[in-house]
Amino acid sequence: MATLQKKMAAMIPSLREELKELAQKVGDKKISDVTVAQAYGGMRGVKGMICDTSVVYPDKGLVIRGIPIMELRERYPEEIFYLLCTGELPDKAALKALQKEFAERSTVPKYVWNVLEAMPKDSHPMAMLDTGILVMQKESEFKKAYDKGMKKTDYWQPMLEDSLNLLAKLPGIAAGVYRLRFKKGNRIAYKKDLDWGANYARMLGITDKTGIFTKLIRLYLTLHCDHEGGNVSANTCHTVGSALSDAYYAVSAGLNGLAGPLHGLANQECLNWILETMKKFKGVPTDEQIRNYAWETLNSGKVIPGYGHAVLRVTDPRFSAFLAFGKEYLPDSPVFQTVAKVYDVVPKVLEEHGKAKNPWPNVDAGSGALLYHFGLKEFPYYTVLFSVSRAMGMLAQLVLNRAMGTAITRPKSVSTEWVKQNVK
Ligand code: CMX
Repeated sequence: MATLQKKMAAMIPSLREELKELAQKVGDKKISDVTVAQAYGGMRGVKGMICDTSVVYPDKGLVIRGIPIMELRERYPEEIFYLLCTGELPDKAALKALQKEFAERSTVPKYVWNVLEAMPKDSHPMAMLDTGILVMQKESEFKKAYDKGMKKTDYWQPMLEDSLNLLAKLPGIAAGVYRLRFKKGNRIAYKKDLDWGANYARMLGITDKTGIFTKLIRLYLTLHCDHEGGNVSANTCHTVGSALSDAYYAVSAGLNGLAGPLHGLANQECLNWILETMKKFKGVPTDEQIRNYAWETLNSGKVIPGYGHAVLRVTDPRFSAFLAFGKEYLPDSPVFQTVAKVYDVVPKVLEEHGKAKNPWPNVDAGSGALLYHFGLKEFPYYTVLFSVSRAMGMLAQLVLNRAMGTAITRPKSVSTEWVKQNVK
């Protein structure tokens, strides 16, 4: 099988042909209606954009290019990036070539560290990560080629170059942020003979004699890679990219959205809730204690973090993947045992409560507990891990959008006055 670049070059002409035919055949057909409530309510459920990398089904969860995420959990994250971009998993040679590309492009420019070291010591790790990405904008191959003048049909090529450059450096920047922000000592260099995920685990500097932490980081990177196109981070990245801003501008913008408490920051709140429960009941709580604490949380007007979802109506398969990992590798960990028990109890409580449309856990309900077990206890850092993974989906979407010649995003807004006058 070909390298990622060759594979994409081969598939893009037929993709364009297909889109042209679709536009001719069904271009004027409707795929969505929008109610006033949807216009005020975050456009929930409005079909208004295309994303081919993945689909989230309410009853199945995340499916990447036709493959359910549970079936991909043993794969290297690099394989997932290739899959997101091309619709096919790489063979051994293509995977090796991609890993080599990442290794060759992994050196983080010195000026990134100068900037990060100059930031206030109490900066949020996400602000540091996003700054590290943005400050590299001057490296953009897309920007250089665009300034020289390039054909529209070639846009995807330097976009892919930028994507590979950025993905190759992200584990190093993210691990560097961890070591700098939490005073863990010197940075650890990328090891060229290790895979991308193993490098990230190693550069964090967490002791890993058994290799299980490395497996967890690979799994984490695989599971968080993409969640179709409409979520805050993907949608933001898409919109910024649609103005032909390069990958550095677009991905850092998307990740600023991921830093919000209703999106990527939720995982730290989930672990907090688990630890609070354990503290209150002095260890792994009983089912009855969890039930009481869940009701106490709900009765005080708060949500139970890690449960519910805007789209899903079943247990998030990404949660199931983490649960299976915990059962296999750390069944005796009290914090993992608590997560598993909460899963037995909380959905019933939420069903009785009757508000949440989905009483089942989302990905965030378990991921933090596993990281915590291995000593990665700095909660504000968890969204950075999420970001390194989600950058794969954002970048694959950017490259494909440039290949498809996707137009600049410009939905029409209306004023409240317009609604009053025109909607009867
Ligand atoms: N605990 C208590 N109440 C909940 C709840 C939960 N876990 N999940 C939803 N509800 C409530 C909502 O607050 C809402 O109440 P109001 O009508 O009083 O506003 C009601 O149930 C209906 O909400 P919904 O339609 O089921 O959920 P939304 O699509 O509006 O919100 C989400 C989805 C994830 C923000 C929400 O379920 C939530 O706040 N969960 C807890 C936080 C969390 O786990 N976030 C991580 C999300 C992960 C991701 O996005 O990938």
